[in-house]
Amino acid sequence: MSQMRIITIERHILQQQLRHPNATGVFTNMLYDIAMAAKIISRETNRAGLVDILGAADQSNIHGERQQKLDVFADEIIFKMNDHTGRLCAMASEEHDEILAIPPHYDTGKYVLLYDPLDGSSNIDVNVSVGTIFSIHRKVTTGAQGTIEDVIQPGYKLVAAGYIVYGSSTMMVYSTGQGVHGFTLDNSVGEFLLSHEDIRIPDTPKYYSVNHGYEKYWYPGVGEYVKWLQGMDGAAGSKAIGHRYTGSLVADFHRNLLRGGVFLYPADKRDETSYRGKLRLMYEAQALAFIARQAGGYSSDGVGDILDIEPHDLHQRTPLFIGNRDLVQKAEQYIREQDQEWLEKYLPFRERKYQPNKTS
Ligand code: AHM
Ligand code: MG
Repeated sequence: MSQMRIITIERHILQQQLRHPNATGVFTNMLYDIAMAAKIISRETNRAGLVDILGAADQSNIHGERQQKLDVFADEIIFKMNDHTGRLCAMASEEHDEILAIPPHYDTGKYVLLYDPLDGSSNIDVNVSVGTIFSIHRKVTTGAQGTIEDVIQPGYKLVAAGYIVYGSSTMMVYSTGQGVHGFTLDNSVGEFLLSHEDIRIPDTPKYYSVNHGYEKYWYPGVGEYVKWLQGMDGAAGSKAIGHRYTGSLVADFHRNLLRGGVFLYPADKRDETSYRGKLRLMYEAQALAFIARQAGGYSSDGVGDILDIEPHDLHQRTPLFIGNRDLVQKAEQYIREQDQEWLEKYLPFRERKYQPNKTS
């Protein structure tokens, strides 16, 4: 007999749970429900080119972006898989302006789920990888239903996070704070099987990922930092690394997690709000920051740790630098030394406090 061990995601989550003597199993089931939603979304993304599900839906999301039908589908599936389980007190989706309440006829629970149902959806039409990002916070308020306070918590309070990448195969990667584990979907048996145990970001980085199309809008420190990444400034230890960018955050992050490197979506001067960055703190950055830290990496908005940012808005945007710790810290250094103009604009935004009924 070979030494091969086949471990389903369900078994793996259960084994992790056994390490917590007080665990009730609630958490385990929650992750399993997300895995189930991922299987259904994977099925639909796989046949997106075949069925009449492609093309823009009638709605655009609250950021004014064109929503693809598959976004709407993924959004609904994740909500429906989780609304009736009695484990959550609220949810929040990148596609909705307000938090999502648990329907009144269902029980509520101790956790909140935040998700970006289908990130990088502009890539669906051209058959490039897309992803789902999720994170879980513990309820902090009293009362049965969750409130906005339960949802907009800083990243350092996360209890779990993960993502699913719908790529050449579908993979789910998650962490409950005990390392990062990756599972590949075996379509023939319909199970996520453990394929990447205890993922650590490699010490030697292989790639940097950024949209070079916006280079002319970058603040000078970011530009110099990217030159450093390319090995152009001759700084000690700066050996040129390759550049890869798909425009799907999950795919770009996943590749760099497995191969080593840095992903950046910096603030820029494109328009009057782009000094805040593009990606969403609550739905994208926090979850990946949690994973990166668990894998030995680091993430920053260019000022400090993403996980330490106290959010002030459910749909708050953030610049993002994420990957190998030394590479991300180098970005912070360039920005600190050269991007005073940006820091003066950005720091008051970063320090803003959450105020009920106000958006940024
Ligand atoms: P989305 O949430 O509307 O899909 O946007 C997020 C995506 C990320 O996946 C990706 O990193 C980024 O937007 C790409 O943006 P750009 O096309 O400006 O490079
Ligand atoms: Mg997104």
